[in-house]
Amino acid sequence: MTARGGEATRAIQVYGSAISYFTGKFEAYLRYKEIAYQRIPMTPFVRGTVGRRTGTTQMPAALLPDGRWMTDTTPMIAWLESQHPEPAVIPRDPLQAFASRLLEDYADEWLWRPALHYRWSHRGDALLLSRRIVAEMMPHVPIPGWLKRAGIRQRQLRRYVRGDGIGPGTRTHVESIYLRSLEQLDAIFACQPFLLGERPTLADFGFFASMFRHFGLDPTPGAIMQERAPHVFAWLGRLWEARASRTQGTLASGIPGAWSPILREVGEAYLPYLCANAEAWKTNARCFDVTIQGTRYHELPVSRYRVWCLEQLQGHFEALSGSARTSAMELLKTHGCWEPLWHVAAPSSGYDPEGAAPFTRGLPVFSR
Ligand SMILES: N[C@@H](CCC(=O)N[C@@H](CS)C(=O)NCC(=O)O)C(=O)O
Repeated sequence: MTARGGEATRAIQVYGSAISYFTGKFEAYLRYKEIAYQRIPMTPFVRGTVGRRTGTTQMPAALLPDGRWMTDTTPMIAWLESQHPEPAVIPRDPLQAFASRLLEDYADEWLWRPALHYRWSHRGDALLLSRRIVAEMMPHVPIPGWLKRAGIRQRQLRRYVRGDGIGPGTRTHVESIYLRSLEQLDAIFACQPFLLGERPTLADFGFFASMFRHFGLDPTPGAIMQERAPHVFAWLGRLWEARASRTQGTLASGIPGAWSPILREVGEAYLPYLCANAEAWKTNARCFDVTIQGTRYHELPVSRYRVWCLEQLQGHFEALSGSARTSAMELLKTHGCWEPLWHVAAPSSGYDPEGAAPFTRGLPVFSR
């Protein structure tokens, strides 16, 4: 919800964009929790301040009413949950909480490549989106519009398409990640309103990042979604409209069987990628090659942030005890996630050793 007038002083200021993956995820969370916020476009005029305060200009960045700045939606949501505990989006059940964090991380990071591919490799989408970015974030920059738009398209193609391993040899696989996700999610939303039952939880917000502002709203993937996965399309509206005060309902017990195809994907594709990335990080490499589900990716950029992701996932498992730990191990083993979760012992990203996130200097995905 956007705060108005006098409320603005108590509202969180969210620096981001109306077309951004992670801004959409964060906004959906704030809207659901009914936490007042105001979205402010990340123009070049505010980038400097955001960069100085958070150490990065990634979106969203959030300024709290008490003057503190936050960056990175995963720790931002985790911290906000500690301040606004009811109703919890991180399930209280420790096994469900662990599996939800795994799905949030998978959705955040693994659907990023296909989301950027659909937006920037398809000419019509790229023309439209570069126009929207310029209108929202760069209207007063004194450069001709066509040049700003072309510059954005080239930057995104260089950094997130060609620079992230997308080319003739991988394109089909990258697209298959989206198409399979639609199938997996559609089967779930055909039977229940949210991923874990009758209320949204962390995994919903994780998938919402790519599914809303990219796949749902960009022309090419949006048409595919409407045609193939109408239940996913309906869930986008349902989650965007959901408010905690009027979303009563129960959660499933345990981990729904319908999550299995997604968990297998985590074990087959995402965790092996995280391991190859962490191994490359350990050897101080800048890029690495890896085969995922039979497709060879060349020269993927090493991501220190994703070394941290692997560390975090290992840490979440280590924090489990008793029957939740046994059940989580069983869940991971059944879905081929156990071995790749531990394949790289002590990934050692060196990022955020104090555990200060989201109040620490941010680490953009491909920065070292
Ligand atoms: N892990 C971060 C990722 C944030 C992120 O990568 N945001 C994108 C926009 S959706 C961004 O700001 N990219 C910066 C760029 O392309 O320069 C989060 O969850 O907030």
